[in-house]
Amino acid sequence: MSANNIEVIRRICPTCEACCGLVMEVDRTAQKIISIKGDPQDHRSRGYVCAKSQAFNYIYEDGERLRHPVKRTKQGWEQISWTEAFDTIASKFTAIRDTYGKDALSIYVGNPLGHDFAAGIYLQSLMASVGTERFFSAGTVDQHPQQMVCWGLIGHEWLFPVPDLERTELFICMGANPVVSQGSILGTPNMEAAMRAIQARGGRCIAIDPRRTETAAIADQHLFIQPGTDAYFLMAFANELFLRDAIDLGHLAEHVDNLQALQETVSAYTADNTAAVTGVSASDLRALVDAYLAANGAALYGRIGLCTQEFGLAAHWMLMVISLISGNFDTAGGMMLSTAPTGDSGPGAPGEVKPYGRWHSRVRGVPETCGELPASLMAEEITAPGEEVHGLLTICGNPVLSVPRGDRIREALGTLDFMVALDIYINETTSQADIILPSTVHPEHSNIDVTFQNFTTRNYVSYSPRTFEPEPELKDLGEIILEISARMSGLSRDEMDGFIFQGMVDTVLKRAASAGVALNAEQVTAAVTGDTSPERFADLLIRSGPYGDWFGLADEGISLERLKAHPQASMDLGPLQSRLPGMLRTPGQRIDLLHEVFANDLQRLRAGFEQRVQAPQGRKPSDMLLIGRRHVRDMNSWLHNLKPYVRGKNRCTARLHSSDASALGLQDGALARVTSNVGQALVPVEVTDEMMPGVISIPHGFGHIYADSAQTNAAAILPGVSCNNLIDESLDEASSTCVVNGVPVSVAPA
Ligand SMILES: Nc1nc2c(c(=O)[nH]1)N[C@H]1C(S)=C(S)[C@@H](COP(=O)(O)OP(=O)(O)OC[C@H]3O[C@@H](n4cnc5c(=O)[nH]c(N)nc54)[C@H](O)[C@@H]3O)O[C@H]1N2
Ligand SMILES: Nc1nc2c(c(=O)[nH]1)N[C@H]1C(S)=C(S)[C@@H](COP(=O)(O)OP(=O)(O)OC[C@H]3O[C@@H](n4cnc5c(=O)[nH]c(N)nc54)[C@H](O)[C@@H]3O)O[C@H]1N2
Ligand code: SF4
Ligand SMILES: [Mo]
Repeated sequence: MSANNIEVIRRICPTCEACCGLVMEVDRTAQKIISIKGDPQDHRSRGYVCAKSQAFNYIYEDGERLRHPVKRTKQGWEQISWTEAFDTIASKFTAIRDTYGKDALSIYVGNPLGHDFAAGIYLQSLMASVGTERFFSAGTVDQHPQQMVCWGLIGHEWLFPVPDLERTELFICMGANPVVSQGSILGTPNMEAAMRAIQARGGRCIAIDPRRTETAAIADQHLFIQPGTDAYFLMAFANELFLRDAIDLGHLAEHVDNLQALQETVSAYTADNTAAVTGVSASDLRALVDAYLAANGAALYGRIGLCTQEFGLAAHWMLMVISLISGNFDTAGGMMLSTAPTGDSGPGAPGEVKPYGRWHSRVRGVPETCGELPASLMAEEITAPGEEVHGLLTICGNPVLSVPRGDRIREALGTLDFMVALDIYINETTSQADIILPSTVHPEHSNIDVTFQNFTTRNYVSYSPRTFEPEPELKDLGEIILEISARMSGLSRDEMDGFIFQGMVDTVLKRAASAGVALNAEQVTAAVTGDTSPERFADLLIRSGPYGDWFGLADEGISLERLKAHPQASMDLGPLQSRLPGMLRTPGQRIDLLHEVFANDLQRLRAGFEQRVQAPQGRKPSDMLLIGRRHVRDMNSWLHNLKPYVRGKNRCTARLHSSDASALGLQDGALARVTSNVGQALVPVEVTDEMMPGVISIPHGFGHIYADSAQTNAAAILPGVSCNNLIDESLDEASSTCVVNGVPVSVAPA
């Protein structure tokens, strides 16, 4: 390797939602990444990166990453050609569909797909080609309640409010730990710096969490809250706003319905009557409301701790409602909508159908939400008597570790006739497949942060070109999904790709018509650029998007070419903008504060409250509530084969408060036996007063204990236990979301 082979290039880190700018030294002749550092010139991250920035290279280099298609045989995994792989998949899946119907096929999609824009585009076509009602994703262990709330209130499932961190005077963070998770549905590199900047300009940060998290440690104040009770706390918060006559609908006043009905609903929950249930005293709640009202721009933000709990939908409903009725929604310093460069400038057509209850799971009749059934029902759906799933396709997912009842899911996978995994590793889930198709990893394909530009706290657009030529036996994930989708529709790959292109051009023409821009399909087709089909799709969307160049008609606008010529991987598109009422897509552009999606849940919410009020005072010391935890070197389950991310102290531990530890006779470092209604695990204990008494925290994504995985480092260095084997199929019934926080367990010395 000679120094003059070394090139300095810029990319966006593809590993989490922060999308930090990277500056890398690479040797293209040797196909080696020599160094990865934060890009000081990236306008968002300004040189910041976390430990996982190196994953871009570690994953690329990992010798156990799959580099060609394989099939399972009695003798072990055997390399096969792409032709054999695609032919087998098409014939097996179509035979299953012909024999048992489309719902005998199932799909599970995991989180990394969101980081690959090309795969995201082709997934839509795959879902249409397969058409199964048994569609699962990590979304039902994640943001589903937020999707339902955004649909119910503003008519968009995928347009989420984010805190306007650049201008807020008060940032309230509930059920999220962005200093460690690096922010989710809150795209900001370096959350610690963002919080310190709020404080430096005289603002405040407050964390509300059953654990005094790394985020809480930086905040000005932390309040413990009893897991699963945020909805009551927030209803009492909303009630305080009414009691103080502090309702301010601002620029949305002409659009809001059912304010009075909302007032009546929340009047049942007061600072005083919720205190014993939530663990937040009436005076703390009132002081928080004082601070919220005094701030000129307050951002009330909540994330996964509020989603994946018994009343996730109600909690996120209240969160958004409080912003809406206090003048903190769509205004500077409050909760705002990003303006994504590939997104729409206007609301788009109102959805004709409600995105819930269109079909139900076969075994327990759970309604779908946003086209999905809860992932924790995978096992029982696969084995549904007489209505079994026969064929499964997993894409970038590891449900055996990431979904409640993962152990049961793994068993159910063994009953399938045929399973295909699109994945880069042989792990706890994919080891059960008949065929695994690996794909190129980030240095080997280009990327645009199409998903995460929707959730950023400062608007931007990015482009990361392909760094190295892919290995000869690898294809891009998007291409693989396209091929399977085409074959399931009886089309060639090019035909299918052509239909998608036509669909995109139609979208462009619709956008042009509503923007009053004169364009025709020929002009669009002649002007579009891009090295691959997905790049051309992105160019179409960017050029007809809110900042687009309208294919040359708007001089100042952006295009993929312009983006490629930009010196950094990411281009600044300015601070968040007010987008309402223009973007409202609800019928008649109404904001119904008590939409049936929320109203239908009120009775269950009330029952949950009464049950908690009547709960006998003084619990048994062994009865605890389980919550999760993330560590900066994890990304769910999939970075554990990378030595630098697993060595050191065991972090798959159970944390609990010293008062609980001493009541149970547990010393720091001792093994605890944690038992739930569905499982049992032995977990080393960490005694720490960061935990709320009565609450125990175990991270997810561990349990690398199966001999058929091929992740030697994960198994040898940090196998851990899977907390998801302790978590049953309970749901937030209003949103069909898995409950993984606030799970009752019993704890004892092992
Ligand atoms: N108890 C509990 N459970 C949880 C959570 C929790 O907080 N508590 N969090 C939930 C959340 S938010 C999520 S998003 C889910 C995550 O759930 P999943 O997405 O199912 O789980 P991951 O472990 O992220 O699995 C990612 C898979 O993608 C593969 N992969 C990674 N990169 C690539 C790539 O570039 N190409 C391909 N083809 N494959 C790739 C990995 O090998 C791995 O198999 O877990 C959920 N589970
Ligand atoms: N390092 C790292 N970063 C990640 C991931 C990772 O696995 N590791 N995963 C990525 C993914 S897929 C996602 S979705 C995001 C998630 O991003 P975050 O939402 O920030 O994730 P967590 O760190 O799990 O924060 C959830 C918080 O909710 C708290 N909590 C639990 N139950 C309750 C409750 O009932 N009420 C309240 N108020 N709080 C509660 C927990 O104590 C925890 O602090 O992180 C992403 N970033
Ligand atoms: S914070 Fe996220 S995007 Fe930034 S370097 Fe770490 S993993 Fe990459
Ligand atoms: Mo997630």
